[in-house]
Amino acid sequence: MTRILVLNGPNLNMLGIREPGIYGSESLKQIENNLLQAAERLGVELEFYQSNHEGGLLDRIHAAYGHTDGILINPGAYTHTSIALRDGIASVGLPVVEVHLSNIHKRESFRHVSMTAPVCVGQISGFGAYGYEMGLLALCKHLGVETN
Ligand code: CA2
Repeated sequence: MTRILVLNGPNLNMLGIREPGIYGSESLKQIENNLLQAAERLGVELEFYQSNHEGGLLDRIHAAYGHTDGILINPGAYTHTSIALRDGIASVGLPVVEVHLSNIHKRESFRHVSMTAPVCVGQISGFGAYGYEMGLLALCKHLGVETN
């Protein structure tokens, strides 16, 4: 069965608690439950990991090598700063889809640049929690999984 790792970066464990105007009111647990339902329909297996630490995310990306078919990632603020995550994604050579709840391109200028997007298959930004389902679907399509 196709295996997909869903990674979430710093502060995303706080979703649904504060700033619902920017990030929506769903918790990370709810987002993961929605993804599990979508995964069941698609017939793929998901694994979840959230960390507030760059090294933790990087270790998980490395551990996915040889065991996982693709990665769905919201790197949080590390999107804009982490050359280490970018190199880590490139080093494993797995297809990665980057997701953002908010539209990072219409926010502060420091959020306009993504270090990680250039080594990803693509980026989905601005569709709230639904963006994760869009990302999963896009990744499945990329992996040749039957999505209809
Ligand atoms: O829009 C996104 O998904 C972001 O990746 C979210 C990151 C932000 O640094 C990126 O620029 C865009 C921040 C996640 C912070 O999550 C919070 C959750 C609850 C309350 C406050 C922040």
